Formats: sequence, C-alpha cells, structure tokens
Amino acid sequence: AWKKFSATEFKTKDEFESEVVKHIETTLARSLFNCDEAAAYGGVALAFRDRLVIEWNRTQQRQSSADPKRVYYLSLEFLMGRALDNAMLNVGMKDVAKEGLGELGFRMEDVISQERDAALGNGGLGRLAACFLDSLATLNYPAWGYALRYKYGIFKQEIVDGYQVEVPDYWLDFNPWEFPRHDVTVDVQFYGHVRKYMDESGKQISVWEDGELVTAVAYDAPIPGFGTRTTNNLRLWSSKASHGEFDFTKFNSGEYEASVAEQQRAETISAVLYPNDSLERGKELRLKQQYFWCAASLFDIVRRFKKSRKAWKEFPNQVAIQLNDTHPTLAIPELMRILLDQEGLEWDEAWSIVQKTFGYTNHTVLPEALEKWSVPLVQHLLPRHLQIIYDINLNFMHYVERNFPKDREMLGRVSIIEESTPKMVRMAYLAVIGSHKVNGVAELHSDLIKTTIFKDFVKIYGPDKFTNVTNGITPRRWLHQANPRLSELIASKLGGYDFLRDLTLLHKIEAYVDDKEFRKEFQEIKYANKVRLAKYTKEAHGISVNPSSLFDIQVKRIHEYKRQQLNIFGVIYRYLELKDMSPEERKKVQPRVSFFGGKAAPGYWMAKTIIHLINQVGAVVNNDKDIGDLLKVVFLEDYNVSKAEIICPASDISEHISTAGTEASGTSNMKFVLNGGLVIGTCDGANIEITREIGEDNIFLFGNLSEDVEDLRHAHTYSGDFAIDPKLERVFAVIRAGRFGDAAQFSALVNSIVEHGDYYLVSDDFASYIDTQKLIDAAYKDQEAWLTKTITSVSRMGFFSSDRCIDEYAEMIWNVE
Ligand code: 26M
Repeated sequence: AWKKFSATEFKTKDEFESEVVKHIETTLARSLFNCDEAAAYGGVALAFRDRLVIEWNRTQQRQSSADPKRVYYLSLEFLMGRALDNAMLNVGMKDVAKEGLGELGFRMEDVISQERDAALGNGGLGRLAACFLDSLATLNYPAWGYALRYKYGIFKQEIVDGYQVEVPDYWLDFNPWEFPRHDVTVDVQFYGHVRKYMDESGKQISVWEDGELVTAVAYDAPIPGFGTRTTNNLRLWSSKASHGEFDFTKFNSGEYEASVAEQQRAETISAVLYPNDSLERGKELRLKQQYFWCAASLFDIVRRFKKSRKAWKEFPNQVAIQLNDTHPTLAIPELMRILLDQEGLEWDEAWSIVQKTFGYTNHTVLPEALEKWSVPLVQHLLPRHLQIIYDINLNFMHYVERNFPKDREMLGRVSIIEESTPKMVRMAYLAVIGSHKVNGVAELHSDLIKTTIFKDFVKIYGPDKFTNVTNGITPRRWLHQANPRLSELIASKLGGYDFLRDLTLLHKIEAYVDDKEFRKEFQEIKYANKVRLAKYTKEAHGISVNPSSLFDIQVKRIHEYKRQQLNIFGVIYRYLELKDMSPEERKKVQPRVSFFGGKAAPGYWMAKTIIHLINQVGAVVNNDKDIGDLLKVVFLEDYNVSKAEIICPASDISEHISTAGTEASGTSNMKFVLNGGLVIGTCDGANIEITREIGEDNIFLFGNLSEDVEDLRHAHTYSGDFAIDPKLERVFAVIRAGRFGDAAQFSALVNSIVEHGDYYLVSDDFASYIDTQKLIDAAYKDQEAWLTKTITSVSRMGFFSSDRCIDEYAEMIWNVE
C-alpha cells in the first residue's frame, strides 16, 4: 500500500468497522442480525463515500477560489462500471477495510460484486469518457463531466434459446455515489416560435417564446484522482416537469391522469439511454435529450463563468468544452444563442468566442453512423437554433465562396444543410465549423478523416485544424483493479506503484524478461486469471473449460464491421478440420476456447443473427464427444465493464479483426495486451500503434490493408468473377446443410457475403485469418517464447495510458495546465 493524505483515511480497522456498522444501522436502518452482503456493501460504500466527499468539497472550494480555466467534457455516455473498488484505491486503506470486513464475516470480493454497474454507455466511446475522467482527476486538471442521469442504462442482455433478449437496466435502487442537488436546476425550453423586432438603436432582437419548459435537476458524483487530493465532479441532469410535482390546476379540477401524464412526459427525456449506435435515428426524443443536456450544461458553465465577472472575451480563457462525438453539437448554436440573445453580443464577437471554446472529437468514419437531423424536426423543436444554424451556414458559405471561387461544387458538398427531402442538418460539419480543433482517436483514423469525410474542410481551414489524439485506458482500473496480482508483481520489481501514475515506467520490467522467478510468477498469474474466468464460465453458463487451453477472446459490441462473423466462421472451419482428423492427429492439436461477448443493438438483425450463430455453434461443438476439450465455444452473456475486468486479464489471444479502416481506435485491444495477452488483429485503429510500440514480432496481424478496401469492394460488385474463398465456401456449405440448426435463420448472414458484395471483406481476409490462427497455435506450443512475447509487450504499453491522452488534449486542444 502507499501512503497519501492522512486527514481522510481510516486510522484502524476498528474505526472502519464501527463506521460501517454505524451506516448499516442508521443510514440504511438495517439490523446487524440480518445484515446480508448487500447491506455490507452499503455500509462499506457509505464509509468510503464519507472520505471521498471531504476531498471533493475541498477540491471544489480550491477551484472556486483559484478560478482556473476549466475543462468540460460533454458526453452523452459515461460507462463508469463499479465505483467502490476505485474509491478504495483512491482513498487508500483497502487492506484495512478488507481485514475489518473479515471480522464482520464478509469477503471483500463478495461485497464489491454487490454493486451494480453504472452502465450509462454503449461501448468504447462511453468507456473512453470514463477513463478520461479518471485521468483528469489524477492529473489534477480542473474538469467536469456533463451527461444525463438515465433512469435506465444500457439494457441487460439475456440469451434465451441462443437469441439475445433485452431486459431493462433499472440501476438507481441504491446508488450511494450520487448526490441530488435539488437547488441546482435549469429550466430548458422546447418548441414555441421566434419573434423578431428592432430595439431603439435599430438592432435586431430575437425572442424565443411560447415554448414548453422542462426542468433539469443536477445529480453529482465524485470522481477521485489516484494519488492526489483532486476529486472532480460528474454532473448528470435529470428531467422533471417545470412547475413542481403536479399541474395544480389540472389536479384541483380532478384531471389527475392528465396532470400526471405531463409529469411523466417531462421525465421521459432522461429516462433511457439509446442503445443504438445509429440505427434508430431521427427520433424526436433523442434530439430532445441532446438539447436538454446541452442547454442545462451550458447554462451551468455560463453561470459559473459569470461569477468571476470577467469580460466575455475571457470566456475561452476560462472555459474549454470538448464535444465527445457529434451528440453535443447543439451546444454550439446554444452558446451562440446565449451570447447573442441574452448577453447582447455582436455576431462576430460571439462566433469568435464559440470557435475558441469548442473542440470536437470524431469517433467514426462510417457514413451510416454520422448524425443528421431533419430540418423540419429542428425547426419544430428548436426554432431559434435552426435560425442560428442557418446563419452560421450562410457566413460559412460566403467564406468558402470567397476563398474557392472556382470550385462551385464545393459549396453544396460542405454546406451544413444537405439539400435532400427533407433537408438535413449535418451535425459533424456543424461541429467542425464551430470548433477550433478536430481530432480523431488513432493515427490511421485521424489520417482517414482528413482524406474522406472532412477532406474539403482540410482545404478550407488548412491541415492544422485537424489533429490526432490516440486513445488510452486508465491503468488504475485496467491493470491494478482488474489484475491486482500482476500490478503487485510489477510494483515489487519497480519498487512501488509509481507506474500507475506514469505508465511509461513499465519499460523497466523488460529487464526481467529472462528472470526465471519473474517469468514463473507472471505465468502463474495469467493461469490464475484464466482459472477465474473458467470458474465464472462454469457458474454463469454451466460450460466447463480447461484453463490450460488457449483462451481466445473477442468481446465488444456486435457489428458486421467488427467481424465477429469472421471469427465464428473461423471456429466452424476449425471444427470441420478437427472432425476430419484421426484420433492420433487430434492428440497433436492445441486445445482452444473461443469466447465471445457483446451486445447487439436491439434493431440490428444481422448482429443478432451473428449472436445466434455463435450460440448454435457452441451447442453443437461443446457437446461433440469427438472434440472434448479441443474446442469449446462460449458466448458470455451481458458483457459489461465489471465483466471486462474479469475477462481482459484472462486472454492468451484477443481478437481485434475489423475490416481495415473501419475501427476508429478500439480500446479493449490495449486492455488485453496490458494484461499479458497477445492480439490477432487487422491493420486498423490503434492496432497499428500497438504494433509500433510492442514490435511486430509480438502481434499477429493479417488481412487486407485500408488502402485496398475501396478497390476490393469495387471488384466484388463490378468485376463479375468475385469468388468466395474455398475454405469459407466449405463453412457455408455446412451451415446451409443445417449443421447448426435451421439454415434459413442464417441465410441473410451468408448472403450478405455471397450475394450482396461482401462489404466487410470477410471472404477476402478469410484465408489469411485461418493461416494466422494456425501460426498462433504453433506459437503457443512454445510456452517460453510466448511468455517472452507477453512480458515484452506489457513492458512496452506505457504509451496507451489515458493519462498520456489527457496531457495531449490539455496541451494541443484545451490550453490548460
Ligand atoms: C452503427 C451502426 C452500423 C454500423 C456502425 C455504427 C456505428 C459505428 C461507430 C455507430 C457509431 C460509431 O461511432 C461511435 C463510437 O462509439 N466509436 C468508437 O469510439 C471508440 C472510442 O474512441 C473507439 O475506440 C472505437 O473504435 C469506435 O468505434
């Protein structure tokens, strides 16, 4: 353990125990006689929360008086996972707590696992935001996260008869980490119309009137840093009807249902996280969520700025706002509206403030995932914002026209308004135009946005507006918490836990790559982590897996571009090969377990079909007596952050096999390598930089390159002689023959490749995927060489700390210290 601030930590285990008991008996009003693990969790969480709150208040007071430039991270998603273990790490004294809990008759792991995940996100984008909050606090940046307090997080996934079933995730039953601030509210307006008039001086004034009001109530959660006193704030907005509990006129006249209905309509805004990456688009409620959150957050930010009584031109020196994808883009016209209509600034001054304030992070180049909102919908819901967007666009069009008089086509291409029926607002273009910096999330991705979706904007603004910040992960959660034994082993060699604050120090463990003792322990830890996952697999799914097998894991949202179908087709091919072998030949085979996990968007049929196929293959393979331990297929239900903490340390190989150029970065690739697993991957996203850091001998790359994708797709459609890879054809033949259940269920999946152009290049990459898996089998047989690769890789992963990302954002984009 490492000593930090003595003021807030527990002095003794007796002190800890008495506080836990006090909270159980008073705050929770439970008797110690029927104290179960849930109550114990409550008591421990509240005891640590007390300590956190003290540092939180102090941090906020320090920041209020110093009034430095603050960073505001606007993200509709924060995939926080559990908070208790992290709180214990940051407050310190986990070992004292563990001892105290033991005396009370509880095991620490059991108590920690009582907590429900805060699952306010879909996947990588939301988890990145959570890692960033951890790093911002750890590096002492004065920073706030802003999001919505969804009543329901991402749905829970159940697998019923091999199919995904969605179950609501009501997570707020008992949440000791949030603090309602009933005194911090903002009234947010919707609908209505705009009245324009001239004032005495002849200036045009716009008034947005006759709308509906909904109240935003702040709920705050403390975000402690590691090894520092800084505890930042995550502010979540909850919606409620603006006139208090009920509409009393309606209530008094007996219209109970109508008055309650209005209340519910308001509460619907923050009710549920949208579980789609893009398919359920154009929904009015989603746009309402976005504006509600942007308006409340900006009001709050402006209110804080105004306390300092500084001039408006100082705003960008006091405030940096980062837009996590295009979801918060309405913050741009909203800040314009505040500055123009409420503060009376002139357009040019307001626009210059806005551009200096915002930065925009892009997370995908997939065209189907780029947000657009219909002009009639924006007009209806936010009439004043639509005018401002049109004015922004008009100024921009003039600018482009002046600078590129010869390129008349360009105007239509870069216009914020797409001239379709109905017209659409292109949110990514608005975000680019309203920000001073735009960044991608890995080198390849940042290059791609400059040559594809934002090509014209590079011509217009020059290349310096566009930059790269390669994603990272917090080593506190993804090394120390998820893999305490590995963290301890590293600490024992480096003389302490400084590497958790400066991950580049990991390079020093490369010196132990030939150290017998170190190697033995490193290998034992990996084995123990595999045993832990095997145990979980048995408990949760009733499937026995041998921890000595090669553990092959692909966990991430299910998407065609991420190519879980390539993986499962490869598994089927492996199965067919095993079936063809004699018992003698089978003895030479490297046993393997293929783990899958991930949620499909509820309306994404192809993704759901992939899940179904994985489960059907598992049902056949796992019960085939010829196969035994040589191959097992496991679909891990309801993949989430807390499960990732068990899964990531347990891989030998993890799969990051997206079609080249489609996965912006990926972040689980970093988690797996940091925990001593190797990667099979395509030359995509952060895989490329991982290869650069750890060396190409330590990663299994395969498949076509990003620059070849366009030509290959073209050839599929137009060359006429597009032939499916023969090995893959063999897989399709057995699927068609009904080996994994009714073939009709899988025909759309097979046909997307055979008949519909194989957009994701599954067939093109299949042979090289299979060959590379064979290389992996062979490499794994040499356990010593394998171990050397894993240790070397871990030691070279320092670059991928989210602390490094945050320092890059701070310097290149936010200009904060
Ligand atoms: C939706 C439907 C069909 C096909 C694709 C999508 C879709 C893909 C990406 C929708 C949104 C997408 O982008 C948002 C996102 O979550 N991006 C992820 O951001 C992470 C953090 O930067 C990266 O690590 C991931 O590579 C990137 O996919």
